[in-house]
Amino acid sequence: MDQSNRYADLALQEDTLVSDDNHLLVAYRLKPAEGYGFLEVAAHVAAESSTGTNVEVSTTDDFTRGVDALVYEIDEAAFGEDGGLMKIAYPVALFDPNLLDGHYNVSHMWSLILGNNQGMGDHVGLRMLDFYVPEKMVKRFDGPATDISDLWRVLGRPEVDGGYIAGTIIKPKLGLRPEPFAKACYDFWLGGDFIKNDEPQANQDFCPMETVIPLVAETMDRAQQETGQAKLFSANVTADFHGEMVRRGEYVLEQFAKYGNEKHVAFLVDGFVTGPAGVTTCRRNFPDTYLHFHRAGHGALTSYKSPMGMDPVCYMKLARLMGASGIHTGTMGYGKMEGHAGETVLAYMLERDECQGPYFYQKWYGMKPTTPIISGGMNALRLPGFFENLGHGNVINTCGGGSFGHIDSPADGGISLGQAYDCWKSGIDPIEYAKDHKEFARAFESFPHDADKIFPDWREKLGVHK
Ligand code: RUB
Repeated sequence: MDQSNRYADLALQEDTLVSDDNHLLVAYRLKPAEGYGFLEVAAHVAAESSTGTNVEVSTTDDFTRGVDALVYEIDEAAFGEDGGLMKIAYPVALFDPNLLDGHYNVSHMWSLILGNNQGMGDHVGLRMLDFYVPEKMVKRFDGPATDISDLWRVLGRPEVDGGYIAGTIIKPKLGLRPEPFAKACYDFWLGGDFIKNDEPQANQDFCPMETVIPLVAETMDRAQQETGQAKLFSANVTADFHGEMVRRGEYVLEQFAKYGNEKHVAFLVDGFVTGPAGVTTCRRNFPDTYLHFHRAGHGALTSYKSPMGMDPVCYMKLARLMGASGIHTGTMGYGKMEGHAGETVLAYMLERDECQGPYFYQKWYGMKPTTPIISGGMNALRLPGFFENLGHGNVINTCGGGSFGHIDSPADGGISLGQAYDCWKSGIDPIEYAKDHKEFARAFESFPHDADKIFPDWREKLGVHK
């Protein structure tokens, strides 16, 4: 059934929709299935995502029609074989404020704008490319409770432009028992700032939280005393049941508090698999603790290989609305995960108070920033190029292989990361910098494939001929 006479109004102007502050706007890439018209399917998406279904229903009244989502712009040829562009305006009245406090729910918003419409049979691709949240809604999402300035304060740095946080992920990702795990932490903290649990490190029988967490807390204290530097640990508190997540969080804080280090803890929530409920459970129960949004599994939703799902910039915006203090953004093509250098917008959308997205200019109205967490196949050699592309180094970066794969030690791996930042910041050529920075220099020998690719003449210039 073609519903475009009800669910499309191509005379609506985007500028007016924005200035009226009464609609949430979404840009999608749409590819209709064989035999269906573009506007017909676009209107079905608007119907299915708001007041309609595939047929007229007798219960619809005039009020209902007033909250229809409307297709307001189409460009059928925008993406060639991959489909066309369509934009839909969703009336704010469709969205769901909490009973408790009137704040909006990301899970509800998500279920409308990228919910049933994903399973419709009259398209072969529907992907969310960007969305715009009006001022009156932005101001009623939780947003982050803590941000990178809280971590910089703990590290004794300026709370503005406090710089690069050199981190790692304890590797191997599974299979270490409590003592070797704590030793791996110690070995990195002698050189770096921040350690995160890898996402599967939880409460396995071979490494129970109640054994490993006290050891890590003691290890942090020892590493801080020996180095004279503050250290940070991001503990995985992900769980299905909110009560279990809270129990884990409280337990972790209790253990670090024994050394006065409860502020040196972040909580890692695997927010793709738990969904917004997991993130918000952590955000609201632990408003003083930095919330580290890990996103294992997100590729099923965000991969550019898929005609479905959403572009990563949408996922970043959802994470900030939910209240993530930091989220993994990928490495913008510099690491091992999918991505490209043009993805700097992922970081800017998280950090800035206003930002031009791919289709919409989003203002955040003072919502705290979310830190870009850069991770996945990174090491000291890849970092100078990464910082150059991003234009700053105010990020958390976690290098698992890049630290534990350093030829000399995890501590040297950690030191090499800080040196990579220092090298980029001082504008010195990395090979020249390596000549008097041993740990950075040894990263060339640790990761020779990267070295050959990024600095083809490094062997000659550094006098390494193995
Ligand atoms: C990285 C790692 C992280 C990934 C997740 O390990 O295990 O879980 O960064 O990906 P390594 P993303 O440093 O050894 O590659 O950050 O893209 O979500």
